[in-house]
Amino acid sequence: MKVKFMVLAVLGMFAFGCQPKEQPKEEPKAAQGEAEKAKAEAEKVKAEAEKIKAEAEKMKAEAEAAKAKAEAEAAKPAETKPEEVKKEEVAAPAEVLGEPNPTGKKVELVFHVMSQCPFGTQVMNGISPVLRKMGAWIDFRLEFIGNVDGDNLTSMHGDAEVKGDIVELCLQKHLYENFKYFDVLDCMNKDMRAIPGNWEQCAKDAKIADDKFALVKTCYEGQEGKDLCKTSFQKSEQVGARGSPTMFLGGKPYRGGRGENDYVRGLCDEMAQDAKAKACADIPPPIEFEAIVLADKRCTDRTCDTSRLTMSFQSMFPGMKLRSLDWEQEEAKTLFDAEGITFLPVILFGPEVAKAEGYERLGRFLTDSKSGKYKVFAGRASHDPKSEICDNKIDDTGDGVIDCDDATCKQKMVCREEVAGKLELFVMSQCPFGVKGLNAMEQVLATFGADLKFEVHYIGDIQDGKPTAMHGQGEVDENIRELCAIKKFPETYMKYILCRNKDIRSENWQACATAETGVDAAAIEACFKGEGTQMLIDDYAVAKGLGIGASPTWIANGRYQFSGIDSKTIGQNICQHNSALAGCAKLDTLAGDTGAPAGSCN
Ligand SMILES: [Ca+2]
Repeated sequence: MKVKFMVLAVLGMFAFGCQPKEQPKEEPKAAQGEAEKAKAEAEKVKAEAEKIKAEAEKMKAEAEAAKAKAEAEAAKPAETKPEEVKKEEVAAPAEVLGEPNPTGKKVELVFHVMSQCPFGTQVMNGISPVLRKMGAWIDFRLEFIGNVDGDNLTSMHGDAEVKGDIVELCLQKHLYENFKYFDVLDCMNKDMRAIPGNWEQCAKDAKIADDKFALVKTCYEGQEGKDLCKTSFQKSEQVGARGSPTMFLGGKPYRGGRGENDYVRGLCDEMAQDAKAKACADIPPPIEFEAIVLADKRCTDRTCDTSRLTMSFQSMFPGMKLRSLDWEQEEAKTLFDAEGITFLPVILFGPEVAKAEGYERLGRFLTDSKSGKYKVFAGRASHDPKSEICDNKIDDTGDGVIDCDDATCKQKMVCREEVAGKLELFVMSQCPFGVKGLNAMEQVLATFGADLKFEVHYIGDIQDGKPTAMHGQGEVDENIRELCAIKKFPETYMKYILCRNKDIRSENWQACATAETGVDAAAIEACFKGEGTQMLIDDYAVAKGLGIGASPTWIANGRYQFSGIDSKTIGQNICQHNSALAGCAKLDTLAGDTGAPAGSCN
């Protein structure tokens, strides 16, 4: 399940990161106010950059003061009890980590991450040896991605992640010199799930001095850490860093490879020709290998669009020689059959890919092709090029029926009937974003009343004939119970769901099957043990047929897909297609985007 989640996470954003927020380009429409908002954001970012610069200068001044103090201590005459001078601690600040930097100029590198995102720890692992090798040339900083709601801090991977973010920020602040904090982070990241609990042992293993340890501990446990975290979340928000990792090199977004040499290459490119670090001369050239994108342009579904995926691979592997083949070409058909491929699009990698830097991140997503000549990345591929294309007015399969008349097209969006006032919501019951989407429906349903034909569907997979879910068996069970509630108590099931959503991970679902919610626990139990599992299997097929994998996803009128988690966005999308509904006159009363984390589980 964990691997599955990783695959989905990777494919969800095509960029190897943890992504709580939808890509802006996937937003339903670019409102007119967006430009102004962007402008205001830019101003904010600029102001913030200045603040950050000032902070960096303050930090530098502090470091210099500490260094001067240490040097003064070290220079004290020998008669002041030499045996009591802790040599290492005194000498440390004067040391330069790795290659000295006579130019005094540094390249700025900022990573925005989440402490429990595997892709975030991966880039930390990638940069760590670089900091040791040429840290004096790098103005490096870690920032964290999360959500600020007043004094409440939340993050995609839960409360432990917020605590992890806090302790890592405290380590950065108090052990910044010579990137000493990376001694601790390297150790913590070896067991990401143990964050934040493993920081103390890791600090001990890294032989952090007692006074520094105390500073970090006080910071972590007190207001200082919370403040650092809040500021850091805000910085990430202001530069638009939503997915972990989002990286900026020399002030520009960095989308290059994530291996040691990739970073060195990127940093060296930012250094002036006459002032490069010596390390820049020793970067090995990237490994070259062949790659083929096998696609079908007749498929207009989003899952058939390979542009972002190939772009991301191209930046990961500068030595990749990519060519494209379309289904209409004979070579594509030949490869498709010879290599045992069933769905498009896929990317076929030549075997040398295994030697490329960064392969360890890709390898587990690849399978061997039938002939063994290629490594196949199938990703989210679900288009069968030999099946009927549902919207090209051609009988592709030669069975006498065209497009939507063909049985295989019935479930596709293009073949669905438009139904005025219908609103479908696709969720995973334990997905925090799905929970928010369902909660937002309380106001929407109150506003639109019976005019709205509302349906909830669930997202998951079938393995060995059994339903599975991204958030585990607890989610499967709750999906079933909610479906049972929907079926048995169509008038009041939302009360049950809203009650469950207050603590969706709780196993005590019975507490929400009460007279108050109008949902009877015995009836749910009977359905759960009886027809419930088959109901869920059938229900999963609806999302599958439509290619929907992100929780929450909405469809208005059976045809118009959109995303969002606040009542106003939902209402606006309903009214875009049903402007005559009485509720549309009350759109302004709906709660809008509160700055709560928008996004999806996918
Ligand atoms: Ca067709």
